[in-house]
Amino acid sequence: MNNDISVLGIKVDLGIYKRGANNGPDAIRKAGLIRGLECKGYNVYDEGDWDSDVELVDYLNDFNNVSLDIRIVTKEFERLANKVKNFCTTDKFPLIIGGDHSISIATIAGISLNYNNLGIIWFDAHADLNTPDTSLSGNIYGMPLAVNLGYGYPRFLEVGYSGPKVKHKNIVLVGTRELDPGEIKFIDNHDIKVFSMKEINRKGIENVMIDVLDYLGKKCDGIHLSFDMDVLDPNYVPGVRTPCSDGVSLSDGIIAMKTIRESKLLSSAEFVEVNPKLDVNQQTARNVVKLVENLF
Ligand code: Z70
Ligand code: MN
Ligand code: MN
Ligand code: MN
Repeated sequence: MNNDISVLGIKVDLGIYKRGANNGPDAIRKAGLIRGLECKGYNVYDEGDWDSDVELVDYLNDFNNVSLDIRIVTKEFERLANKVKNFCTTDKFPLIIGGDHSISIATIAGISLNYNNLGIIWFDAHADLNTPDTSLSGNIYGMPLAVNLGYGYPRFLEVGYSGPKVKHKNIVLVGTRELDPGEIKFIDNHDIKVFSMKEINRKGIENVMIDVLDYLGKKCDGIHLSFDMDVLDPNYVPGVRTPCSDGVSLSDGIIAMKTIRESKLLSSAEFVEVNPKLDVNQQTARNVVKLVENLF
């Protein structure tokens, strides 16, 4: 990687309850993201925030009547995927800040256009592998990884281009600890690597990350990090919508970032699910900055 990083905020929040992750980019910037990277000697190109043309959440209030709504959301994701595709075609390292995890439907569509064999490291307490058939909540932020693999609302599968954006064997989940029954089945039936919380506690985060990077590094021509802040223990992330107990410690998160940096394999990254409305003393936003400072 050269010394140039470009930053894009994405102000999308498809939550029906506990809204506010759309203002994540603002909070992460206020917590010192740009300055932190500049202090480390990087040239940072801040491309500002992408916003949706419509108030997307208004179209998602009725899960039982979601077909029309999905059409509108899809149109916005199309626009976003195109934006991200262009954002990724420079020599600068693309760093995205969300936004809720639904943005990955569009970001990974855009990013994947630049690779033949993109790998994904998905840090998350959840798997986000639900489809409309398996989801217990109906929430789209529980579905992005399934869409990336080619499962879900048919319209979503067309975002960026038709069909799957990544291969099952190029996905690694890290820190997983809260799966829905349908997601467990999905993982059992597909070739997806999972390093659950249990494994992190058993093997240690550094060993886990070495395995992750070895597994993907051998076969991928790019690796994208998708980091849902709820993978961290709730002690460190009061500002996430779905806190999940017994999570990754901040110091382990930092070790994970350092291990990724040392591998020199990472080609893009996104940090999502910071909700300033729920945050306490900017703790969650500040912890994004800490993680990012150790990733570079
Ligand atoms: C649950 C669902 C989820 C993020 C929570 C939760 C999914 N499996 N994803 N927070 N980022 O609603 O599908
Ligand atoms: Mn939200
Ligand atoms: Mn997630
Ligand atoms: Mn999550």
